[in-house]
Amino acid sequence: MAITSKSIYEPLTSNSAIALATRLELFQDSSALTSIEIGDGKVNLVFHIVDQTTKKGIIIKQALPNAKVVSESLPLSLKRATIESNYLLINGNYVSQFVPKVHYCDEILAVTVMEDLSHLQISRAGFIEGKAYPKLAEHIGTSLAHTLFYTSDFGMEPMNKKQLEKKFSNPELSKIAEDLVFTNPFFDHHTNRFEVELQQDITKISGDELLKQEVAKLKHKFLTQADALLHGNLHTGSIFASNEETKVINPTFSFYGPLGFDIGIFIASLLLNAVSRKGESQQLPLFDHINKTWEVFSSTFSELWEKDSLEVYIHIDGLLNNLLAQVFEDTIGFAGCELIRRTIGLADVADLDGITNDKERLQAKRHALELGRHLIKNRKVIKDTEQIKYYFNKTQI
Ligand code: SR1
Repeated sequence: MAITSKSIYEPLTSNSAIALATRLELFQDSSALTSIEIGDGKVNLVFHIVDQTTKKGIIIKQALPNAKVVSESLPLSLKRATIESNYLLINGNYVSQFVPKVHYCDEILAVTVMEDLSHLQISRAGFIEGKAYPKLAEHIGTSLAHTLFYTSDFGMEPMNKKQLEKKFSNPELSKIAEDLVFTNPFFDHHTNRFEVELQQDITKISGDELLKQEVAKLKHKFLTQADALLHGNLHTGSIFASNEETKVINPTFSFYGPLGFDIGIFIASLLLNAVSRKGESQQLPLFDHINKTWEVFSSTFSELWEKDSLEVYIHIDGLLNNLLAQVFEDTIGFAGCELIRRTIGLADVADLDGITNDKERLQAKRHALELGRHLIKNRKVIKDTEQIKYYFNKTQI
Protein backbone atom coordinates (compact mmCIF):
# COMPACT_ATOMS: atom_id res chain seq x y z
CA MET A 1 0.00 0.00 0.00
CA ALA A 2 1.76 3.17 -1.18
CA ILE A 3 1.21 5.75 1.51
CA THR A 4 3.49 8.77 1.18
CA SER A 5 5.01 9.33 4.56
CA LYS A 6 5.49 12.80 5.90
CA SER A 7 8.99 14.14 5.22
CA ILE A 8 9.34 15.25 8.83
CA TYR A 9 8.20 13.97 12.21
CA GLU A 10 5.16 15.57 13.81
CA PRO A 11 3.10 14.30 16.74
CA LEU A 12 -0.30 12.98 15.70
CA THR A 13 -3.58 14.36 16.96
CA SER A 14 -6.85 12.46 17.16
CA ASN A 15 -7.86 14.07 13.87
CA SER A 16 -4.59 13.35 12.06
CA ALA A 17 -4.72 9.80 13.41
CA ILE A 18 -8.17 9.38 11.84
CA ALA A 19 -6.81 10.92 8.63
CA LEU A 20 -3.99 8.35 8.61
CA ALA A 21 -6.42 5.48 9.19
CA THR A 22 -8.54 6.83 6.33
CA ARG A 23 -5.53 7.08 3.98
CA LEU A 24 -4.64 3.51 4.84
CA GLU A 25 -8.15 2.43 3.81
CA LEU A 26 -8.46 0.27 6.93
CA PHE A 27 -12.16 0.94 7.23
CA GLN A 28 -14.97 0.59 4.69
CA ASP A 29 -16.44 3.95 5.60
CA SER A 30 -14.42 6.54 7.49
CA SER A 31 -17.35 8.74 8.32
CA ALA A 32 -18.10 7.00 11.62
CA LEU A 33 -14.52 6.89 12.95
CA THR A 34 -13.75 8.10 16.47
CA SER A 35 -10.32 8.48 18.04
CA ILE A 36 -9.32 8.46 21.71
CA GLU A 37 -5.73 8.90 22.88
CA ILE A 38 -5.08 6.21 25.52
CA GLY A 39 -1.30 6.44 25.94
CA ASP A 40 0.74 7.86 28.82
CA GLY A 41 1.37 11.08 26.91
CA LYS A 42 5.03 11.03 27.99
CA VAL A 43 6.72 8.20 26.10
CA ASN A 44 4.15 7.29 23.43
CA LEU A 45 0.88 8.51 21.92
CA VAL A 46 -1.59 5.64 21.51
CA PHE A 47 -4.79 6.29 19.54
CA HIS A 48 -7.71 3.87 19.69
CA ILE A 49 -9.59 4.37 16.42
CA VAL A 50 -13.07 2.81 16.27
CA ASP A 51 -15.69 2.66 13.52
CA GLN A 52 -18.80 3.36 15.59
CA THR A 53 -20.95 1.58 12.98
CA THR A 54 -19.07 -1.73 12.82
CA LYS A 55 -17.30 -1.37 16.22
CA LYS A 56 -14.13 -2.50 14.41
CA GLY A 57 -10.99 -0.82 15.76
CA ILE A 58 -7.26 -0.32 15.25
CA ILE A 59 -4.43 1.06 17.37
CA ILE A 60 -2.07 3.76 16.15
CA LYS A 61 1.02 4.00 18.37
CA GLN A 62 3.49 6.86 17.92
CA ALA A 63 6.77 7.35 19.80
CA LEU A 64 7.20 10.82 21.29
CA PRO A 65 10.57 12.58 20.84
CA ASN A 66 12.81 13.40 23.81
CA ALA A 67 10.88 11.02 26.01
CA LYS A 68 12.95 10.78 29.14
CA VAL A 69 13.04 7.98 31.59
CA VAL A 70 15.36 7.11 34.41
CA SER A 71 17.19 10.37 34.22
CA GLU A 72 17.13 13.50 32.11
CA SER A 73 20.41 12.39 30.59
CA LEU A 74 18.86 9.43 28.80
CA PRO A 75 16.52 10.53 25.97
CA LEU A 76 14.81 7.73 24.04
CA SER A 77 15.32 7.93 20.28
CA LEU A 78 12.35 7.68 17.91
CA LYS A 79 14.05 4.57 16.46
CA ARG A 80 12.39 2.60 19.25
CA ALA A 81 9.18 2.70 17.16
CA THR A 82 10.97 1.02 14.24
CA ILE A 83 12.40 -1.59 16.63
CA GLU A 84 8.85 -2.29 17.82
CA SER A 85 7.37 -2.53 14.31
CA ASN A 86 10.17 -4.77 13.09
CA TYR A 87 9.92 -7.13 16.07
CA LEU A 88 6.16 -7.49 15.53
CA LEU A 89 6.62 -8.00 11.77
CA ILE A 90 9.31 -10.67 12.24
CA ASN A 91 7.28 -12.47 14.88
CA GLY A 92 4.27 -12.21 12.59
CA ASN A 93 6.22 -14.57 10.32
CA TYR A 94 6.97 -17.10 13.06
CA VAL A 95 4.10 -16.88 15.53
CA SER A 96 1.45 -14.54 14.07
CA GLN A 97 -1.12 -15.88 16.54
CA PHE A 98 0.85 -14.42 19.46
CA VAL A 99 1.52 -10.85 18.24
CA PRO A 100 -0.82 -8.07 17.05
CA LYS A 101 -1.12 -7.81 13.26
CA VAL A 102 0.80 -4.79 11.93
CA HIS A 103 -1.18 -2.89 9.26
CA TYR A 104 1.39 -0.16 8.57
CA CYS A 105 4.55 1.35 10.00
CA ASP A 106 6.31 4.63 9.28
CA GLU A 107 9.88 5.27 10.40
CA ILE A 108 9.79 9.06 9.95
CA LEU A 109 6.51 9.45 11.87
CA ALA A 110 7.66 6.76 14.37
CA VAL A 111 4.26 5.15 13.94
CA THR A 112 3.01 1.57 14.14
CA VAL A 113 -0.59 0.91 13.07
CA MET A 114 -1.76 -2.40 14.48
CA GLU A 115 -4.59 -4.71 15.42
CA ASP A 116 -6.93 -3.57 18.20
CA LEU A 117 -6.59 -5.90 21.20
CA SER A 118 -9.23 -4.20 23.36
CA HIS A 119 -11.09 -7.51 23.76
CA LEU A 120 -8.11 -8.80 25.78
CA GLN A 121 -6.72 -7.76 29.18
CA ILE A 122 -3.15 -7.04 30.27
CA SER A 123 -2.25 -10.31 31.99
CA ARG A 124 -0.61 -8.64 34.99
CA ALA A 125 -3.97 -7.05 35.87
CA GLY A 126 -5.73 -10.35 35.24
CA PHE A 127 -3.35 -12.30 37.49
CA ILE A 128 -3.83 -9.70 40.23
CA GLU A 129 -7.60 -10.28 39.89
CA GLY A 130 -6.90 -14.00 40.28
CA LYS A 131 -7.49 -15.03 36.67
CA ALA A 132 -6.05 -18.38 35.54
CA TYR A 133 -5.17 -17.85 31.85
CA PRO A 134 -5.03 -21.62 31.23
CA LYS A 135 -3.28 -21.30 27.84
CA LEU A 136 -0.84 -18.46 28.61
CA ALA A 137 2.17 -20.60 29.56
CA GLU A 138 1.80 -22.84 26.51
CA HIS A 139 1.47 -19.81 24.25
CA ILE A 140 4.47 -17.98 25.72
CA GLY A 141 6.62 -21.14 25.72
CA THR A 142 5.71 -21.79 22.07
CA SER A 143 6.22 -18.18 21.04
CA LEU A 144 9.62 -17.92 22.71
CA ALA A 145 10.83 -21.25 21.31
CA HIS A 146 10.04 -20.21 17.74
CA THR A 147 11.33 -16.65 17.94
CA LEU A 148 14.52 -17.53 19.80
CA PHE A 149 15.29 -20.57 17.64
CA TYR A 150 14.65 -18.99 14.23
CA THR A 151 16.56 -15.77 15.00
CA SER A 152 19.56 -17.63 16.47
CA ASP A 153 22.51 -19.15 14.60
CA PHE A 154 20.77 -22.51 15.00
CA GLY A 155 17.78 -21.47 12.91
CA MET A 156 19.11 -18.62 10.76
CA GLU A 157 22.13 -18.44 8.46
CA PRO A 158 24.85 -16.70 10.51
CA MET A 159 25.35 -14.02 7.84
CA ASN A 160 21.63 -13.16 7.93
CA LYS A 161 21.57 -13.31 11.72
CA LYS A 162 24.40 -10.78 11.91
CA GLN A 163 22.49 -8.45 9.59
CA LEU A 164 19.36 -8.78 11.73
CA GLU A 165 21.40 -8.17 14.87
CA LYS A 166 22.59 -4.85 13.40
CA LYS A 167 19.01 -3.91 12.54
CA PHE A 168 18.01 -4.46 16.18
CA SER A 169 20.87 -2.53 17.72
CA ASN A 170 18.99 -0.69 20.49
CA PRO A 171 21.59 0.96 22.75
CA GLU A 172 19.37 3.49 24.57
CA LEU A 173 16.73 0.99 25.63
CA SER A 174 19.33 -1.69 26.39
CA LYS A 175 21.11 0.83 28.62
CA ILE A 176 17.91 1.23 30.65
CA ALA A 177 17.84 -2.52 31.31
CA GLU A 178 21.58 -2.62 32.03
CA ASP A 179 21.06 0.08 34.67
CA LEU A 180 17.66 -0.86 36.08
CA VAL A 181 17.87 -4.67 36.04
CA PHE A 182 21.55 -5.33 36.69
CA THR A 183 23.13 -2.25 38.34
CA ASN A 184 21.13 0.32 40.28
CA PRO A 185 19.21 -2.07 42.61
CA PHE A 186 22.53 -3.55 43.81
CA PHE A 187 23.99 -0.18 44.69
CA ASP A 188 22.54 2.72 46.64
CA HIS A 189 21.42 4.46 43.45
CA HIS A 190 19.16 7.53 43.50
CA THR A 191 16.69 5.96 41.03
CA ASN A 192 15.84 3.15 43.48
CA ARG A 193 12.43 3.47 45.15
CA PHE A 194 11.49 1.56 48.32
CA GLU A 195 9.82 1.88 51.69
CA VAL A 196 12.19 2.94 54.47
CA GLU A 197 11.24 -0.24 56.35
CA LEU A 198 13.17 -2.20 53.68
CA GLN A 199 16.44 -0.35 54.22
CA GLN A 200 18.01 -3.25 56.16
CA ASP A 201 17.01 -5.73 53.43
CA ILE A 202 18.52 -3.44 50.81
CA THR A 203 21.75 -3.00 52.75
CA LYS A 204 21.94 -6.81 52.92
CA ILE A 205 21.78 -6.88 49.10
CA SER A 206 24.21 -4.04 48.39
CA GLY A 207 26.60 -5.49 50.97
CA ASP A 208 26.49 -9.02 49.54
CA GLU A 209 29.70 -9.15 47.48
CA LEU A 210 29.12 -12.75 46.39
CA LEU A 211 25.66 -11.81 45.11
CA LYS A 212 27.03 -8.82 43.23
CA GLN A 213 29.73 -10.99 41.70
CA GLU A 214 27.01 -13.27 40.27
CA VAL A 215 24.91 -10.31 39.09
CA ALA A 216 27.99 -8.92 37.34
CA LYS A 217 28.32 -12.22 35.44
CA LEU A 218 24.67 -12.10 34.42
CA LYS A 219 25.02 -8.46 33.36
CA HIS A 220 28.03 -9.36 31.23
CA LYS A 221 25.96 -12.04 29.49
CA PHE A 222 23.24 -9.45 28.86
CA LEU A 223 25.78 -7.01 27.45
CA THR A 224 27.71 -9.40 25.22
CA GLN A 225 25.80 -12.60 24.45
CA ALA A 226 23.89 -11.88 21.22
CA ASP A 227 22.23 -15.30 20.94
CA ALA A 228 18.82 -14.41 19.48
CA LEU A 229 16.22 -11.65 19.03
CA LEU A 230 14.70 -10.86 22.43
CA HIS A 231 11.51 -9.02 23.26
CA GLY A 232 13.63 -7.45 26.02
CA ASN A 233 10.76 -6.62 28.37
CA LEU A 234 8.55 -9.71 28.51
CA HIS A 235 6.83 -9.13 31.83
CA THR A 236 3.08 -9.72 32.26
CA GLY A 237 2.49 -6.01 31.61
CA SER A 238 3.62 -6.65 28.02
CA ILE A 239 1.20 -9.53 27.43
CA PHE A 240 -2.48 -9.18 26.50
CA ALA A 241 -4.45 -12.36 27.26
CA SER A 242 -7.78 -14.09 27.70
CA ASN A 243 -8.56 -17.73 28.46
CA GLU A 244 -8.10 -18.47 24.75
CA GLU A 245 -5.70 -15.86 23.34
CA THR A 246 -2.25 -14.43 24.08
CA LYS A 247 -0.70 -11.40 22.36
CA VAL A 248 2.79 -10.08 23.16
CA ILE A 249 3.09 -6.29 22.83
CA ASN A 250 5.50 -3.39 23.47
CA PRO A 251 8.77 -4.89 22.20
CA THR A 252 10.51 -1.48 22.29
CA PHE A 253 13.34 -2.99 24.33
CA SER A 254 13.97 -5.64 21.68
CA PHE A 255 17.60 -6.46 20.84
CA TYR A 256 19.89 -9.46 20.34
CA GLY A 257 20.68 -10.95 23.73
CA PRO A 258 21.03 -14.15 25.77
CA LEU A 259 18.50 -16.94 25.13
CA GLY A 260 17.37 -17.07 28.76
CA PHE A 261 16.54 -13.38 29.30
CA ASP A 262 12.92 -13.20 28.05
CA ILE A 263 12.03 -16.48 29.78
CA GLY A 264 13.62 -15.23 33.00
CA ILE A 265 11.69 -11.94 32.93
CA PHE A 266 8.42 -13.79 32.27
CA ILE A 267 9.03 -16.31 35.08
CA ALA A 268 9.94 -13.45 37.42
CA SER A 269 6.60 -11.80 36.61
CA LEU A 270 4.81 -14.99 37.62
CA LEU A 271 6.85 -15.22 40.84
CA LEU A 272 6.11 -11.57 41.69
CA ASN A 273 2.43 -12.37 41.45
CA ALA A 274 2.92 -15.56 43.49
CA VAL A 275 4.62 -13.71 46.39
CA SER A 276 1.71 -11.26 46.40
CA ARG A 277 -0.77 -14.11 47.01
CA LYS A 278 -1.56 -15.57 50.40
CA GLY A 279 -1.59 -19.33 50.87
CA GLU A 280 -0.20 -22.19 48.79
CA SER A 281 -3.50 -22.89 47.05
CA GLN A 282 -3.46 -19.36 45.60
CA GLN A 283 0.23 -19.56 44.68
CA LEU A 284 0.21 -23.00 43.04
CA PRO A 285 -1.33 -21.87 39.70
CA LEU A 286 1.67 -19.61 39.12
CA PHE A 287 4.05 -22.54 39.60
CA ASP A 288 1.97 -24.57 37.15
CA HIS A 289 2.52 -21.73 34.65
CA ILE A 290 6.25 -21.69 35.36
CA ASN A 291 6.52 -25.48 34.92
CA LYS A 292 4.46 -25.39 31.72
CA THR A 293 6.36 -22.45 30.23
CA TRP A 294 9.73 -24.17 30.56
CA GLU A 295 8.33 -27.57 29.51
CA VAL A 296 6.75 -26.16 26.32
CA PHE A 297 9.72 -23.89 25.54
CA SER A 298 12.34 -26.63 25.92
CA SER A 299 10.36 -29.32 24.09
CA THR A 300 9.39 -27.00 21.23
CA PHE A 301 12.94 -25.62 20.92
CA SER A 302 14.18 -29.26 20.81
CA GLU A 303 11.68 -30.14 18.06
CA LEU A 304 12.78 -27.14 15.99
CA TRP A 305 16.41 -28.08 16.61
CA GLU A 306 15.79 -31.56 15.17
CA LYS A 307 13.60 -30.30 12.31
CA ASP A 308 15.19 -27.06 11.14
CA SER A 309 18.65 -26.63 12.63
CA LEU A 310 21.25 -25.30 10.23
CA GLU A 311 24.07 -26.16 12.62
CA VAL A 312 26.19 -29.10 11.41
CA TYR A 313 26.95 -30.04 14.99
CA ILE A 314 23.33 -30.54 16.01
CA HIS A 315 23.60 -34.30 16.24
CA ILE A 316 26.61 -34.21 18.52
CA ASP A 317 25.43 -35.97 21.66
CA GLY A 318 24.69 -33.69 24.52
CA LEU A 319 24.97 -30.37 22.63
CA LEU A 320 21.27 -29.54 22.86
CA ASN A 321 20.94 -30.70 26.46
CA ASN A 322 24.00 -28.66 27.44
CA LEU A 323 22.57 -25.61 25.69
CA LEU A 324 19.16 -25.96 27.39
CA ALA A 325 20.84 -26.51 30.77
CA GLN A 326 22.81 -23.27 30.33
CA VAL A 327 19.70 -21.41 29.16
CA PHE A 328 17.80 -22.68 32.22
CA GLU A 329 20.61 -21.58 34.56
CA ASP A 330 20.65 -18.12 32.97
CA THR A 331 16.84 -17.97 33.12
CA ILE A 332 16.94 -18.54 36.88
CA GLY A 333 19.61 -15.88 37.32
CA PHE A 334 17.80 -13.29 35.19
CA ALA A 335 14.56 -14.05 37.06
CA GLY A 336 16.37 -13.37 40.35
CA CYS A 337 17.63 -9.99 39.11
CA GLU A 338 14.14 -9.04 37.89
CA LEU A 339 12.59 -10.00 41.27
CA ILE A 340 14.97 -7.65 43.10
CA ARG A 341 14.78 -4.74 40.68
CA ARG A 342 10.96 -4.77 40.51
CA THR A 343 10.86 -4.70 44.33
CA ILE A 344 13.29 -1.85 45.10
CA GLY A 345 14.13 -0.32 41.70
CA LEU A 346 12.66 2.54 39.69
CA ALA A 347 10.06 0.47 37.87
CA ASP A 348 7.81 -1.29 40.36
CA VAL A 349 4.95 -3.72 39.68
CA ALA A 350 1.30 -3.52 40.73
CA ASP A 351 1.48 -7.10 42.04
CA LEU A 352 3.52 -5.79 45.00
CA ASP A 353 2.71 -2.08 45.20
CA GLY A 354 -0.99 -2.80 44.85
CA ILE A 355 -1.01 -4.62 48.22
CA THR A 356 -2.79 -2.10 50.42
CA ASN A 357 -1.97 -3.68 53.80
CA ASP A 358 1.44 -2.29 54.79
CA LYS A 359 2.54 -5.38 56.74
CA GLU A 360 1.52 -7.75 53.95
CA ARG A 361 3.14 -5.55 51.26
CA LEU A 362 6.46 -5.39 53.13
CA GLN A 363 6.29 -9.13 53.78
CA ALA A 364 5.76 -9.84 50.07
CA LYS A 365 8.61 -7.50 49.11
CA ARG A 366 10.99 -9.12 51.60
CA HIS A 367 10.02 -12.49 50.17
CA ALA A 368 10.70 -11.26 46.62
CA LEU A 369 14.11 -9.88 47.62
CA GLU A 370 15.16 -13.05 49.45
CA LEU A 371 13.89 -15.28 46.65
CA GLY A 372 15.74 -13.14 44.10
CA ARG A 373 18.98 -13.45 46.06
CA HIS A 374 18.63 -17.21 46.39
CA LEU A 375 17.81 -17.74 42.71
CA ILE A 376 20.83 -15.72 41.58
CA LYS A 377 23.26 -17.41 43.98
CA ASN A 378 21.90 -20.96 43.53
CA ARG A 379 21.11 -20.88 39.78
CA LYS A 380 23.82 -23.46 39.04
CA VAL A 381 22.25 -26.07 41.37
CA ILE A 382 18.62 -25.40 40.46
CA LYS A 383 18.01 -28.03 37.81
CA ASP A 384 14.25 -27.92 37.32
CA THR A 385 11.28 -25.64 37.91
CA GLU A 386 10.13 -27.70 40.90
CA GLN A 387 13.25 -26.47 42.73
CA ILE A 388 12.10 -22.88 42.17
CA LYS A 389 9.16 -23.70 44.41
CA TYR A 390 11.57 -25.11 47.02
CA TYR A 391 13.42 -21.77 47.19
CA PHE A 392 10.11 -19.91 47.09
CA ASN A 393 8.99 -21.78 50.21
CA LYS A 394 12.45 -21.55 51.83
CA THR A 395 12.46 -17.76 51.51
CA GLN A 396 8.82 -17.21 52.54
CA ILE A 397 8.99 -14.60 55.29
C1 SR1 B 1 10.94 3.87 32.86
S1 SR1 B 1 11.41 2.55 31.91
C2 SR1 B 1 11.61 1.51 33.21
C3 SR1 B 1 11.11 0.10 32.97
O1 SR1 B 1 9.80 0.05 32.39
C4 SR1 B 1 9.80 -0.85 31.31
O2 SR1 B 1 8.69 -1.73 31.45
C5 SR1 B 1 11.11 -1.61 31.37
O3 SR1 B 1 10.97 -2.80 32.13
C6 SR1 B 1 12.04 -0.66 32.05
O4 SR1 B 1 13.04 -1.29 32.80
